Amino acid sequence: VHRRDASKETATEKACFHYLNLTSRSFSAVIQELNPELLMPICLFYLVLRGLDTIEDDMTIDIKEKEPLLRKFHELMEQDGWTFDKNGPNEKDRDLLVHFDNIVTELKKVKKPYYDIIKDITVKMGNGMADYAVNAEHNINGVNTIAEYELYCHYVAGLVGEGLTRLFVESQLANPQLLVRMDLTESMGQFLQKTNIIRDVHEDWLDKRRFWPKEIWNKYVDNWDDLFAPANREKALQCSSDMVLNALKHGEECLFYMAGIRDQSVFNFVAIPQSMAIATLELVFRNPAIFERNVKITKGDACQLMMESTQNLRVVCDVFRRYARRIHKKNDPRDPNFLAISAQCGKIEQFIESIFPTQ
Ligand code: PS7
Ligand code: MN
Ligand code: MN
Ligand code: MN
Ligand code: MN
Ligand code: MN
Repeated sequence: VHRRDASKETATEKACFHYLNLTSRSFSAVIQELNPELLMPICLFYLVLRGLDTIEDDMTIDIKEKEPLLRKFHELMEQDGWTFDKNGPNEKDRDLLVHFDNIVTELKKVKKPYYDIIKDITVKMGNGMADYAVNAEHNINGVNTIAEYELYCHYVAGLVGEGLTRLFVESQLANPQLLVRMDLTESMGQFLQKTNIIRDVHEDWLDKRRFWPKEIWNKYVDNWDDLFAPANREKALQCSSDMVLNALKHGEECLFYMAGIRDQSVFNFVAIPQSMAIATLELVFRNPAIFERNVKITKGDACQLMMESTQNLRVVCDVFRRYARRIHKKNDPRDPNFLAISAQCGKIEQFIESIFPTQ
């Protein structure tokens, strides 16, 4: 395992790590322990996408201003000295954009093949985010079908996975076969983003943002706001079970993807967020608190998951099995998704049994 050497860093490199620490919850530590070949490229990739997401999330920016910012972000990130001086609501994330000139400077030093991947993904994500921001502005119903929901998750997370997998293969730290199984990469991103969208439902509702597809919630309530009325709590829980089931379907493909990672530092980097995600799915499953406030796994659980996800695939499979069993136990036979959830938990367990048979 590697450690960045701050004594050999330029002032702008140090600044980039400062903004990484300020803006990332779970990625900061693992990025800093990445193989030196990918350390700066992935740190900068993170900061560029975090900048884009900060603009997307800032509901105080008018859509007339937001849309072109998102679509042209790949040009702004190439302009020497570019910074964003608008006052956003989120102080930490605003800071990154206000000092973005540091990221612009360091991006110019990235090897061409890595830079091209970062730019390609930034173009695609910015345009995808803009499409959805415009749609949300003009259509209060927002995301309607499951296909629209999954396309949004593709733009904001599937594409991150695509860029990362291309970087891992380009640097010879992952099996090139992963490039011909982009469906596995897509599942890695979908699993993280869907979990984030289920967990953040209350926070997003307060912000008047809705990512849960109508095709799912309309089976349980007539209006989106009804999901948050205490009188409808059982219907809301059933709806959240439907969302958890939809996310849980990516479980096996995520484990399969991780089997293709060769480098230990890259394994840690991809496995930690996945373990946190399955633990978060278990936490939100049949948990009425998600409709009232922000929920988060405890520091203690996060710490244990961090240790377990920095060993090998077998230990990460143990984590997935443990949480699949907890979900199975919490499953309620009166929930219309009961049978399907039970079957999906069984599928994850069977998949693990097929790679690591217990005698
Ligand atoms: C480049 C390390 C490993 C194959 C900033 C990592 C929104 C869940 O929805 O702000 O605004 O609430 O809580 C990370 C696949 C992306 C997906 C993504 C860049 C894994 C901006 C992360 C992370 C692919 C777009 C949480 C998906 O942010 O979300 C690098 C393989 C950023 C990964 C968004 C979401 C991350 C996320 P929201 P958050
Ligand atoms: Mn965000
Ligand atoms: Mn966002
Ligand atoms: Mn958010
Ligand atoms: Mn969110
Ligand atoms: Mn968030």
